[in-house]
Amino acid sequence: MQNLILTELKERLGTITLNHPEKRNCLSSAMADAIIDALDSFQKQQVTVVIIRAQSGVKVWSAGYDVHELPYSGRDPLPYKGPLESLIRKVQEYPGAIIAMIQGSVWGGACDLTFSCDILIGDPTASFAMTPAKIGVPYNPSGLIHFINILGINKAKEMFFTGEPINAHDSFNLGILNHLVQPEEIENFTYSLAQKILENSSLAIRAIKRQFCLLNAGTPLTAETFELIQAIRREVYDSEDYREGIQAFLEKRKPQFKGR
Ligand code: YZS
Repeated sequence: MQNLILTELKERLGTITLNHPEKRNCLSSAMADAIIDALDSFQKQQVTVVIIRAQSGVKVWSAGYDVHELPYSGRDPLPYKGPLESLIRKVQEYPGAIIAMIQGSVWGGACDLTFSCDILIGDPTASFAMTPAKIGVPYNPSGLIHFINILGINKAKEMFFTGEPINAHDSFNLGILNHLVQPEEIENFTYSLAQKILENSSLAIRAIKRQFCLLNAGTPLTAETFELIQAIRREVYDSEDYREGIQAFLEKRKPQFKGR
C-alpha cells in the first residue's frame, strides 16, 4: 500500500504531505488515520509547529471525504467518532500551531479540515468549495460553526447553498487565507512564518490555542435544541435524495433530487 502521506521532521517543525493524487487526496479513513498517527507522533516528540500540505503543483489539494465511504442510508454520514470528525478534533486539540499550506482546490470535508487549522497560506490556485448540498449531506453543527466563525453566517450560507468554489483572491479578502502568495514563494513564506512561531514560547502558544478553541466552540445548546438538530439531520440522511446524491457521484452523473 503506498504511503498516503509523507512526513518530515526538522528540529521542532513537522511537515505532513498528502500523497494520494490518484484519488485527489480524498480523506479516506485510511488517510485520516495516517494524519492522526503522524500528529500523535509529532506530539510525542514535542513538535511545536506542523505544516499540512499537498505535493507541489497539484490541481486538487484534497477532494474531501471519500464518497465511497459515506454510509448508503440510515446512518449519520458524519458521526462524532467518524474519521473526518476525529481528524478535525485532533487538529484543533494539537498542542502547537498547525499551518495549512494550500495549493489547488479544496472540497467538502477538506475545507472543514483546513478551516480547523490555525493558519492558512494559499497561492492563486487555491480555492474552497463546500459541497454537501450537491451530494445531499446535511453536514453537522460542529462543522457549521467553523464556517460561521471564519466567514460570517451570510457567506457561510452562500458557500453551502451554492456549493460553488471561493477563489484564492476572495478567500483572502474573506479571511479564509491568512496570506495569499505566489506559487514560487509559498514554500519559503510558509517555512519562514513557521520559524517565527518556533522562536516563541511553545507553552504560551499551547495555552493560547486551547483558549481560542474553547471560546470558538460556539454557544452551548440546550438538550432539546441538540435533539432537534439530530432529528433535522436524520430526516436528510434517511432520505431518498441522500442516496441519490451518493449514487449520482459514484455514477459520475448529475443527481436528480426530488425533495424526499
Ligand atoms: O474514477 P477513479 O477511480 O479514477 O477515481 C476518481 C474519483 O472517483 C476520485 N475522487 C474521489 N473519490 C472519493 N471521494 C472523493 N471525494 C473523490 N474525489 C475524487 O479521484 C479520481 C479522480 O477524480 P476525477 O473526478 O477524475 O478528477 P478531476 O477531473 O481532476 O476532478 C477533481 C475534482 C475534485 C473536481 C472531482 O474529483 C470532484 O468533484 N470530486 C468530488 C469533490 C467533492 O464534492 N467532495 C466532497 C465530498 N464530500 C465531503 O467531503 C463531505 C461528506 S460533504 O459532502 O458533507 O462536504
